[in-house]
Amino acid sequence: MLLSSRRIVRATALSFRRCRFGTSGRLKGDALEHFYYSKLIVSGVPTSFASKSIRKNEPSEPIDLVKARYEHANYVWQINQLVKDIVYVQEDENYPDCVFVEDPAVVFNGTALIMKLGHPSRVGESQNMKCVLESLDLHIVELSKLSPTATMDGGDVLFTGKEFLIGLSARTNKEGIEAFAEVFHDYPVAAVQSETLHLKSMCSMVGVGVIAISSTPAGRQAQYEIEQKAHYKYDYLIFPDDGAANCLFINGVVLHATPEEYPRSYHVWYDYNRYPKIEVPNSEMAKAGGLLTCSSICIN
Ligand code: CIR
Repeated sequence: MLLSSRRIVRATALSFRRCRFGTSGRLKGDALEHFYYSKLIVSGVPTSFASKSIRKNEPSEPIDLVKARYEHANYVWQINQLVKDIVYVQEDENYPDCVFVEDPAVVFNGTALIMKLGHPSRVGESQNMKCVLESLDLHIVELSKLSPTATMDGGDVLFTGKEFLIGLSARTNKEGIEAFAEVFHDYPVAAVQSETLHLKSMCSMVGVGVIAISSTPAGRQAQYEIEQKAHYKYDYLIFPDDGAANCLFINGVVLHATPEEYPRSYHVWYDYNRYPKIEVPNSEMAKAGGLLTCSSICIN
C-alpha cells in the first residue's frame, strides 16, 4: 500500500486525560526541558509482524500477534497519559517492522532527518514516514540526498540533552553519522561502537544526565566508548540485561520494562526512584528486537 493512501489519525479516540507532568508546562526552563515532548508518532502493528519481522534468532515462543497488539495498545495508552498529541499511523503490511517508527526518522527542534535504513527490507519505510512528517509541517532533510552511501537507523541515535551519541552498528555507518552531524550541527555528536542491533538496544536516557546501560560485554564496551568519546560526563544506571536498559524518559516519567521480562534487572528499577516510573509490557515486540523506545518518534 502506498503511504499516500495510509491513514494518519490523530489519537482523538484515545483517552486524553490531561497528564500530570507532560502538558502542565512545569518542565519548561529546567534541565528536564530537553526531555519534554509535545507530540509522539506511533504506528499500528501489521499482521505480517508476527511471521515476517526481522529477528536475529527465532524466539523460543512464536510472536503472539494478539498479545503484541494488546501490549502495543497499552504502550500507546500509557504514553498518551504523558503526551496528549499522538499521531497514529496506520500499519503497512508490506513492512512487517513498520511499528518500529523510531528507525526511519529522527525529529529534533523542528527538523526531521529521514533515514536511509540499514536493512534492505526496511528501506521503503523511510518514504512512508517522510509523508507523515511532511504533514506535520517539519523541515524535512533526507539522508540519502546528503550522502549516497550513508545508512542510519534512528535506534542508533541517543540524545543526552547535551549531545548526540550515535551507534556505529550493523545498520549505521560512518557516512551516516557525518551527515547527521551536519544536519544537527547545534549539538556535538560522538560515534560509539555498538555490538547490539542498535546503540539503544542496550542503553537509553533514564533521567537528566543519567544513562541506563547494560553490564553485558556489549554494554561495558559501549560505556567505555561513551566515557572516552562523549563531550560530557554522565551517571550510569547499570542493568544486567541489554533490553532492560532501554526505557522511555518522557516528560519527567520513566517507562520501563517489566520484571516478568527481565527478572534479573528488576531490582535496579526498584531502587531507582528519581522520577515516577511506569512498567510497560513489551514481550512480543522484544521477540523481534524491538524495545520501548523503538515504537515511537518523540517530537520536542
Ligand atoms: C529490525 O531488525 O529492524 C527490527 N526487527 C527491530 C527494530 C528495533 N528498532 C530499534 O531498536 N530502534
